Amino acid sequence: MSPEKRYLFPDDYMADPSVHVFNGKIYIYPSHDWECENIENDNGDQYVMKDMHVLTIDGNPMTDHVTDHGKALDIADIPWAGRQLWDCDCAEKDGKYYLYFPLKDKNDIFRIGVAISDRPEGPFIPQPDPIRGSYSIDICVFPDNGEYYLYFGGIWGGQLQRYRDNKALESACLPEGDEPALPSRCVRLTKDMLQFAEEPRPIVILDAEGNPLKADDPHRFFEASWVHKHNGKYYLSYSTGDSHLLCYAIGDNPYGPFVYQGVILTPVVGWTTHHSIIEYEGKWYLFHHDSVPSGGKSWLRSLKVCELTYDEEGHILPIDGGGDPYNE
Ligand code: FUB
Repeated sequence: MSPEKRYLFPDDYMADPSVHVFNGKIYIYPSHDWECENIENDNGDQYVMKDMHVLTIDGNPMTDHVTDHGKALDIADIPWAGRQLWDCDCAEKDGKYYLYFPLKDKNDIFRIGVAISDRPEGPFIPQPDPIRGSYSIDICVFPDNGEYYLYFGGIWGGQLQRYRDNKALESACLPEGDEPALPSRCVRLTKDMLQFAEEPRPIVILDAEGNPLKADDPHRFFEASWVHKHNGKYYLSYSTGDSHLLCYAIGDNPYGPFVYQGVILTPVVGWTTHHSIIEYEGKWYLFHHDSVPSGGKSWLRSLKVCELTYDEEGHILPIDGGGDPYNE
C-alpha cells in the first residue's frame, strides 16, 4: 500500500509535476509555488505562481541528482498575461519543444498559451496570444500515432463551470447531486502545434454500468488530467479535488469514453493532489506533490516521486498518500 517516496527538490516549493522522458533523460515541468498571505479560498487565489523552472534527472528518479535549469518561463515575458501561471506540460515535435501553460489574462479569465524552445529545459519563448478558443487549466499533452492531444480542464478556481459546448456561459453552472459530473476536455492540436485542430471534446468517465459518474461521486473528475498508455490501453488519471484522491479510468482511444477503475493515491497532507505517470527504464513512477515540508500550507507544495505497480490485469495498485483518509 505504501511504496518508498522521495522529496525531489527540497530547495524550493514546486507542485503539479508534468514529467516526460526526452532523449533518455527525465524532464519535470512543475508549477512554482510562492508565499502569499491571507488569501486562501475556493477560487484558488492563493496559487500565485509567476514563473516556472524545468528540473531534470539523468538516471533513477528515486535516488539520482535533480538539476534545476533555472527560470524557463516568466509571466513578465507574456504579452497577454494577467496573473497565476498554473500547471504546464511540454511536448516534443521535430526537434522543437512546445510548452503549454494556463494563465489568467488581463480580464482574469484562464486561457492556454504556448511557448517554444529548441531545448527541453528552455528557456521558452511565448507566442504573442493564447490559443484561440482555449479556456480553463491543467494541461496534459499526449502524443499518439503521429497526433498530439491536449487534455485540459478544472472546476472551481479552474473556471471549467463557466463553459458549455466550448462557449462561455452568462453565469457559471456546476452540476449537482445525481447530475452527470462536468467532464474534462481533449482536443487534437494543429500540425504546427500552435492551435486547436478541432472543437475540444468532453471526456466522459463511465461507471461499470455505463453511466457517467455523477456530480456527487467522490471519484468524479475535478482537475489535473493525465493520460498514459499501458499494454495498449489508454489510462486517464485525474484529481478529485475536494475529495482529495487521484483516480483513474481506462479507455480504448484518446477521446474515451473511459471506464472508472479505482484510486491511485489516497489523500496527501495539503488540499491539492496533482500528478503524472511515466515509464523509465522498465519501471513505472508516480510524480506528485504534498504540503508536508511547509507544515500543511496548501499553497506551498513539494514535489515527490514513488514507484507505481500494475497487477496482472493492468490495474494500478493504490498508494497511501499519507494524509487524513477521505470519509466517503
Ligand atoms: O497549482 C495550481 C492548481 O492547484 C493546479 O492547477 C491544480 O491542479 C492544483 O494542483
